[in-house]
Amino acid sequence: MRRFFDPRQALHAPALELHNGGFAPYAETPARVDAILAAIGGTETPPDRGTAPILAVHTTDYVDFLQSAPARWMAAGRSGDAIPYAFPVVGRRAVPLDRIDAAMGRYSFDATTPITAKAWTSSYWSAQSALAATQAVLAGERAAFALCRPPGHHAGADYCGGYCHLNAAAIAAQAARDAGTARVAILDIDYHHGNGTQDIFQTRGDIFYASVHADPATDYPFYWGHADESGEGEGAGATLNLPLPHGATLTAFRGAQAVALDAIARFAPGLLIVSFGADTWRGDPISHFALETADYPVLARDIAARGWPTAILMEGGYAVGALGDNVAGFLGGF
Ligand code: SP5
Ligand code: ZN
Repeated sequence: MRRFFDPRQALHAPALELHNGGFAPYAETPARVDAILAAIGGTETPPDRGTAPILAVHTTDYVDFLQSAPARWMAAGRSGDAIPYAFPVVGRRAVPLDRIDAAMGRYSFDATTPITAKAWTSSYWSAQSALAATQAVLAGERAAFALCRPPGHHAGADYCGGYCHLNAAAIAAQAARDAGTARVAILDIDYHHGNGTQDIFQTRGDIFYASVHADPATDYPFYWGHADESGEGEGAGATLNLPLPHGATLTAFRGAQAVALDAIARFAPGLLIVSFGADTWRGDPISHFALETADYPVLARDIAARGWPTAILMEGGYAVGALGDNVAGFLGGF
């Protein structure tokens, strides 16, 4: 399977994140990249397709903000990573965003996603890796993998959050649409609900979003991913959420994934994009499912058996010591 990654994706390295009332080491560390690369072997660097495919998903003002925020933060005299702390209540009127702190809150939905000086560069190349894997599949590969770090599925059209700044899966899906694929399905099997991806395609009938994840009644991102969210307008019925309780093992996860795959089969996609997170592993430091390393090839084989051309994109997974085996197992199973 072809595998894509650009070394610039490892440059973004926040020091700390807000966690349980204090600051803790940032879980989404560049060491994740080293662990995955060591396990899967060599990767190809993606070509540069520029900002157009990014701007097909994200708003221009948000992209401008991501690029300029670190310099604005420094110009305000700050030393640490740029982190938001004040957020507009949903529906609040638009106000001037000249003050960097106002802009930070406007373009974020949580306070756990610093915008470092390299956040844009790393996220940009993460998106390019996703585009390269997708293009390879559209050109005839059975499947391809993009080591998308930083991850993407929590980022919306105009907001960051959940360690994500640009939504690589959404950018890849839209690029496939623009390249002529009529129907694209996204299967999200990260531990967390991919609120950004759902949000971006909420009203779209041409891109199906299905997710198996921890119940947002107990888990981040809380405000999305409940079972009754199924899409709106033209997108009614094109979103499927399958929340699971803490402690889920292979039996429960595999069953939910089969429900998602059956729904995707009815949609009959020309391309499948898998948002793959290994934070479903039993030892993940921020998650509460109980998958074993040996379960990942099983899940991957179930997906591969459906036969759709498939781009696999990395999302979360924070147990760095097991991450390589879990990712390599998934890719090997596929
Ligand atoms: C892509 C992805 O998996 N994002 C997950 C974002 C989860 N954020 C909320 C959990 C906060 C846990 N903080 C742990 C700090 C450990 N040092
Ligand atoms: Zn996750």
